[in-house]
Amino acid sequence: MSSANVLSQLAEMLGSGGIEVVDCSGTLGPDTPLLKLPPELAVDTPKIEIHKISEYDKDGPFWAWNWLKVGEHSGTHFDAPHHWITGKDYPDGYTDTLDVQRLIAPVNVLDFSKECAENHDFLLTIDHVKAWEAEHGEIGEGEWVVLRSDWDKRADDEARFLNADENGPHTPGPTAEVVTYLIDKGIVGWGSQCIGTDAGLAGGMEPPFPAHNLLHKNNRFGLASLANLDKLPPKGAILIAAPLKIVNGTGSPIRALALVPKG
Ligand code: 23J
Ligand code: MN
Repeated sequence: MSSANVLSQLAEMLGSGGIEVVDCSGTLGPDTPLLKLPPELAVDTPKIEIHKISEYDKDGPFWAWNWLKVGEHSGTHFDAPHHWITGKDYPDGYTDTLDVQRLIAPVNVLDFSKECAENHDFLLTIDHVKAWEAEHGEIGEGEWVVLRSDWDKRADDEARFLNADENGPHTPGPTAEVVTYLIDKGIVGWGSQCIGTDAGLAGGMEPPFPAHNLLHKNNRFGLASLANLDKLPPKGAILIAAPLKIVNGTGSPIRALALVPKG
């Protein structure tokens, strides 16, 4: 089939609803959960602000518009390679220089939501991924891989979303070994439904924050705070995850969209 035929069939399927567009972003606003780092380690990203410029009033009689104060790594967002020191040598590792051809790709949805509910510190291992592949098929080159934890169901309550106690945040994520396994498979990137791509306790892993370190060192992308992965099949959907073209950007909030075949 010609690529023009594929696109015209896609257009027809989108119009008829035969392909459903699932919104994999959470809402972005002052109540969006934001990362809290240990105060001795870092400065935090600021609270999101939405400021009205006008709303059909003296400041703009016919129009409504706002301006935003928002960190790059806020809400459902994209991590570009330059976000981590290991990715700093990629000239194509910023939001404005990366290859957009890579941003639209098949998505493998690894559902470990039950395990994550039972163990908030759940770590995905190579054995988990191999078992998933045996059931659903192999993860391929140029594909997204996302961990379904259903953590988005906590996103309306920052404390529950961050899930921290005196020992740190308790949120699921990948082991360093599984990140390397997926990079070797040729994935474009890894996504999580939690505040970041790494597990809550990943600062103590080797290397620290292995998803950030290893993905970005290898010019791969990260996705955080993804929503509605429970509406996606294990395989068969296409994920569109595109950051704003911020100059020298290290990341960006995104409207993550999944194309899902119906029926
Ligand atoms: C800055 C510092 C540490 C981390 C992060 C950001 C993220 O998770 C992020 O949003 O990329 S772990
Ligand atoms: Mn980030």
